[in-house]
Amino acid sequence: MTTVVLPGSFDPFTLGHLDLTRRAAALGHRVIIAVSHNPSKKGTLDLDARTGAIQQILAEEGLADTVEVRTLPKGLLVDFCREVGAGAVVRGLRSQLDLAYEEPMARMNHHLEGIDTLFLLTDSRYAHISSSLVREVHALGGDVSDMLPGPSKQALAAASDSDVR
Ligand code: COD
Repeated sequence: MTTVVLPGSFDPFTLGHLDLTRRAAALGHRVIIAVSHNPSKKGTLDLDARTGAIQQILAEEGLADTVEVRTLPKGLLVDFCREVGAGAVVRGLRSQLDLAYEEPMARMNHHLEGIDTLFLLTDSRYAHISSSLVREVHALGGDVSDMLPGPSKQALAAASDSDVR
């Protein structure tokens, strides 16, 4: 069984992320979801809320035996891959825009440590979903409940409550 790392900020973890996780695990990989601090993104959920929600989702989906959640330490993704014995990174592609963003990172990760990136095309049911749009729609009062697994909804609602206080 190959270990692969699925890195991201997952702010919040959406149904698109869940589909990607399921499909990577179904290929027979042990999957490590690596949750990044990602200081360049203005986040809604803190790191503990994101990792906690993902752990709960994996348990509810029966994925906890093959998928684990870790915090991505500050530093290079390829160093983390080496540390956990991962042979590849998994990323999702929703569009050509994603490919343009991903290609230089994938090439750099290969150049640095010989780590390959496996790209999975997003299921068209989820291709319009991004964490940033979910945050925006939610912040403006829209309904995002059919784009998120239950624990992500709860985490987002809890974060909004604490903002109001
Ligand atoms: N359906 C399917 N897949 C999706 C969907 C969807 N609707 N939405 C997003 N995805 C995929 C994304 O394409 C991505 O593959 C994954 O899910 C995670 O998405 P995000 O948006 O949470 O991830 P990012 O882009 O914020 O992650 C950034 C990294 C953590 C990968 C990046 O910051 C990084 O590599 N950091 C480590 C530092 C480093 O090594 N830098 C040098 C890199 S060359």
